[in-house]
Amino acid sequence: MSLSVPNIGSAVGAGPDHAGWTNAAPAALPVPPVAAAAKPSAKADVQVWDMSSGIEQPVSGAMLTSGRDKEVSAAWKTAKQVDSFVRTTLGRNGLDGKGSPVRIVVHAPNDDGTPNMNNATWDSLTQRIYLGDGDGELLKPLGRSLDVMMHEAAHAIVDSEVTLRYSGQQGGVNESWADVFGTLADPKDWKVGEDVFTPKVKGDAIRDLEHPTFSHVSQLPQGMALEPHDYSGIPSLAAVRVAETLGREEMGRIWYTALVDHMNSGAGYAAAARATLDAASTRHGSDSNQVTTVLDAWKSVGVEPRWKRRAA
Ligand SMILES: [Ca+2]
Ligand SMILES: [Ca+2]
Ligand SMILES: [Zn+2]
Repeated sequence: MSLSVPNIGSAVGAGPDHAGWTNAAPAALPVPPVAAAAKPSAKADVQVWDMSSGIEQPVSGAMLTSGRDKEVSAAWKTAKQVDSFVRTTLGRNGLDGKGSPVRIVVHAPNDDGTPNMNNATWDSLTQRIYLGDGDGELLKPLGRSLDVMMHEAAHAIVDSEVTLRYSGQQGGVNESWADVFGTLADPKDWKVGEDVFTPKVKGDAIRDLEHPTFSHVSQLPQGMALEPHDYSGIPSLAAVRVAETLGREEMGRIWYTALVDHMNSGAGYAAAARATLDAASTRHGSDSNQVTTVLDAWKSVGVEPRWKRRAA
């Protein structure tokens, strides 16, 4: 999935592992004969390729630390922060939940081979995050932005948990979860890519979850298909409103638990909302204030999830 910065097109998009932000009962872990190698690593687990030659060349550890290529080193450092957020904060065993590292491709070109791509994308086929250098006007090199890279990494997480069509509300749910986890990894604001977007313009961003293009279902134009980044603002605003009451971290726990334990493939707004209500109910009880907060947030953006409280 691409970032879809304004005027830029977008691109493409099972088996969880819980220890951190979910509170699923600890299941009996299947222990394969080589269990030691499959355990989450406490160290950063990142792989880097350089595509400045047009093909993906693996970058050695010595090159990463040498700083000889500033963008490679900067992207590598960002990827280590992404990896740390996933393994430590989310308590997830790599992006796919099965130990996969954060794989990034720096200096990624445009589809036609020209350099300075104004985009970052997750490619579900290669399982790598492609980071353009930007043209310096619209974007700076995308490997410098933690919330951008976490956005793409979150697509990897979403892909490994559910199958969502990359259009309509499902595409919006996918993009929203990516933006929410991007801003959870870089929690100083609700903006995505503010550190790399339009270097000459202060205060703007690729997206602002507090101020989406469409902030209520009733505002969505009828009879025309929007692209996923236009549908993502509604669930993202619900997440922001939950965080305003429960705090970012608790919203993150609910949203992550919803994704890994409760969301089904094909989830649109209402199904995604029900997954968050199920997650809040699991964590706090069906009659809890937290459930009420989540329900009110979805209603405030025009999503009526038809979810029933039940005995805990
Ligand atoms: Ca930000
Ligand atoms: Ca700017
Ligand atoms: Zn995306």
